[in-house]
Amino acid sequence: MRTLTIGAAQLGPIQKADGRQEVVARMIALLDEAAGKGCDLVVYPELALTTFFPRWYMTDQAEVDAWFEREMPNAATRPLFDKAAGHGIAISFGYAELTAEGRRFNTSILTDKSGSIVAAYRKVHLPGHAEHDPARTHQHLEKRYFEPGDLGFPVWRTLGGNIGMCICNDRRWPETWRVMGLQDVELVVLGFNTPSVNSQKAEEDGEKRHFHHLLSIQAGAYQNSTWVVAVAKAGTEDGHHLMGGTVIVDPDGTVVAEAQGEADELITYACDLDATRFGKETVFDFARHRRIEHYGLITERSGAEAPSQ
Ligand code: ING
Repeated sequence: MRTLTIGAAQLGPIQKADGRQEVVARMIALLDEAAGKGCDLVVYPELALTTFFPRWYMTDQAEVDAWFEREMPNAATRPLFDKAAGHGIAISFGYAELTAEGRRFNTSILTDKSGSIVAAYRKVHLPGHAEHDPARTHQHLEKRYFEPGDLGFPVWRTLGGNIGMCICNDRRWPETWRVMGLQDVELVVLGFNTPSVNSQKAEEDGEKRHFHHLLSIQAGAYQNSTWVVAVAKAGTEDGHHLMGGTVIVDPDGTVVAEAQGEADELITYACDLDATRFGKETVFDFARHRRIEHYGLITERSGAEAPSQ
């Protein structure tokens, strides 16, 4: 048994006016609760330090960059890293990264139990659009404010297992999961900020959005025989509602824990990483069953092309 007790630390809404210090205090409260439950790792949402600012159309770069972190840890987050190291708990959370070279990514990091950052991931699949779109009921400008990630989908040997990260929209793309599956991933941690309404399809209700969220994650877990911890930022931010749905999913694709509300909420589960091995050695023994000679289109073609005849 290689058991990791994991805390999924859902955050409720963060308003535009909420400072990073207030948010970090909320994250530390969840961390203290996780310590009381013997957690080895605590996972926080995508863009965990601020409101989901890509919903706002901005033209002034200084205004945009105020939502980004220039270094990590930094003054606002140092107390979180110190508290985690004090508890001996590894943490993972998402934030907007502005590099020294002036590049901007939707990033997540993972630390070890001493508070050192051992892994970083930059969101590859950026949903939404780059210019203001008046046809939408709300804007979703991740393509405006971030570059696509340039690190691929790495898997790291840490905390005694093979751990990978992705972010929000990445979960909807099977390639995300399979690239990590091909690196023998045993645990995928991801954060998400998912509007509960479709800005282009008003009739799509929250129930359908929740269904698609779970469908994507449960499929990814089952088809790659991996644990998945998916953590929401939820609730209403300046009038815009984000869905909940924080879950822990086992390597069979079964939801073993789910948050009940849309506020700050910790759910935990003792994840036996050895439980991933059976699937990887039988039904999803990739080496025995996959036929890569037939998969070329997946990396040769971006968009779909219908047959000519
Ligand atoms: N949010 C949403 C997500 O992928 C979205 C955007 C929702 C795209 C539903 C398509 C369908 O969960 C982020 N931040 O990616």
